[in-house]
Amino acid sequence: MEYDAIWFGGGAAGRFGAAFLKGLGGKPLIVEEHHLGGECHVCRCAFENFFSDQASMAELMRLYSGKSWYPKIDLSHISAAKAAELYRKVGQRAFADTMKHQTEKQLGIEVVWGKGKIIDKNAVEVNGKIYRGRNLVIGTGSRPMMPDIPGIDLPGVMTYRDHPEMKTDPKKMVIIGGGKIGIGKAAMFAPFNIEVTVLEKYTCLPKWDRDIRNFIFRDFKRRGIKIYEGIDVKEIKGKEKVESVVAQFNGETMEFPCDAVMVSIGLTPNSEPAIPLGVKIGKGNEIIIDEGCRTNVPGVYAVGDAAGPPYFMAIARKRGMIAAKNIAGEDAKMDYSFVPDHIYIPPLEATCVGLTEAEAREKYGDVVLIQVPWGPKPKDPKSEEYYPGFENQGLPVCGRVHTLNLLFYGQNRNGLVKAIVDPKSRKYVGFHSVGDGAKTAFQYLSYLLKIGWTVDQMANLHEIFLNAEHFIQLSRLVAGQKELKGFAAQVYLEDDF
Ligand code: COM
Repeated sequence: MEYDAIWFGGGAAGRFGAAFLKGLGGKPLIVEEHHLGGECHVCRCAFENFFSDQASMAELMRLYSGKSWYPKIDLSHISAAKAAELYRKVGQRAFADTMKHQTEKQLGIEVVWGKGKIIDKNAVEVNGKIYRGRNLVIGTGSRPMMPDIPGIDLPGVMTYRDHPEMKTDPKKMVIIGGGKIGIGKAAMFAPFNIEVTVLEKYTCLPKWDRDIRNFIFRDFKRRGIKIYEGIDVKEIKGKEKVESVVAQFNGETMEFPCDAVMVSIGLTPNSEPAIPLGVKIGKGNEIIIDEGCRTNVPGVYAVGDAAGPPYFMAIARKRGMIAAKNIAGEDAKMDYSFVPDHIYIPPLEATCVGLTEAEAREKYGDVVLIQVPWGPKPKDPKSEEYYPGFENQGLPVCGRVHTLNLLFYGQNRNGLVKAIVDPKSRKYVGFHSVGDGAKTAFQYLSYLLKIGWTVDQMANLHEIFLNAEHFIQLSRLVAGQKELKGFAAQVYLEDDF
C-alpha cells in the first residue's frame, strides 16, 4: 500500500489527524475537493469570530455614540452585508492560503485536490487516478438540517452556510431554532439594525446554566430581540422571496413578517460517501464509531462531524488525532468529558464548562457558588449614573477591553462570573461566564475540572488583575474558610426577562 491512511476530507479532523499521523512517522494522504480546514474559515468558527467582532463594533458604537467625549455616530451606515463582503474578499482567501501553506509546505502533508470517489476501503479515485491506503478515514463533515415545510427553498432563507454570502441588509429576520447557533446569530445580526425574532420549538439553550440564560435573554429583551419558546413553525410564505413565517403558538396561528429567515435547527452528518463500505449509520445519519473512532468495518475510521455530535472543533480535531494514534498502532480513546462550550453574544461572549448549578445540586446537594454580580440590580439602570446600595454595580466582571466602558456607558452590562464548588471535597464542578475574553481561560479550566482542582489550589495561582474571569481572586477570598460558604449569596437571579 502506498499510504498508511487516506484521509477522505481535509477539514479540521482530517487535517489534524493527517498531521498527527505524519508526526508519528506514518504516511498520510488527504483527499480534498474544496478547502483544507473544511467549513471553519468559509462559514463557521473563523467567520463567526470575524462577524461577531463586527457586530461588537456596531453595538459599541450604538451604546457609546454621543456619550461623554465619544463622537455622535451615524448608525444608518452599519451593514452586515458589507461585513460579509469583506470576509469573502479577504478572510476566506487568507485563511484558505494559510491552511494550504501550513498543511502542504510547513507540515509536508501530501494533498490530492479533487472530488474523491471511494472505490473500496483501500482505494480512492481522484481525477481518474487511484490512490491506495492501508486505512481509510472518513471526515466529510456535516450540513445544516432543514425542516420539511413549505417555502423552505424560497430566496431569502439562509443557513450558517449562506451567511457569508449575504449581499443585502435585511430589515426583519426570523431565526428558526434557538440553540447555540440561532441565539448567537440573533445576537450578531441585531446590532446591524436588523429586527430579529427567534422561534424555538422547545427551549432555547436548554443545556446552559440558568443564570447565563437569564443574562442573555434579559439582554435580548433590552435590545428588542424577541424570543418565542414552544412555537411550532409551519410554513415560510412569499412570492418571489421570503415575506413571512407562519407558526402555531399556544393553539393560535401567528405570522411574522420578515425579509430574511435563518434556519438553525441542527446539523446532519455527511455520512453518505461511506455507506457503500458497509459502515453502520445511526438515527441522526452519523457514522457509528467506537471510542477509538473505528467504524464496524476494520481499517475504516470516521472523524469530525461525520461521526455525529458533539459538534465542536476540539472534538473534530481530537477525533482525527485519536484515529491517527490507533492507525499508528496505539490503543487511544476519545474523552468527551468537560468539553467547554461558547457562544458569541456581541459585544460579549458566554462560555461554560462542567455542570450547571441545577445539575450540580442534583449530584452534590448543597453546592457553594462563587459568583459576581449578585443581589439586586437597579431596574432600568441609566448610563453614567451611580446607584448607591447596589453593590453589584461597582464590580467589573468581564475583563478585556470593554469592561468598564460597558459598565459605565453600556447600560451596566458588566457580565457574569460563576464557579460552582462541592463544599465537601472543595472541588470545582462547573465554571460559567458572560463577559469578554474569558473563553481562553476555559480551555485550561476544563483540564482543572478533570483533575479535580480545589478552591485551595486555585487560591495559590497568580492572577493578572484585571482579568477576564476573576476565578482566582474570588476563590482566594473564600479559601480561608474551613467550612466553605462561598462568596456570593446563594440566590437565583429572577427570571424577569
Ligand atoms: C481552522 C480549520 S480555519 S482547522 O481546524 O485548522 O483545520
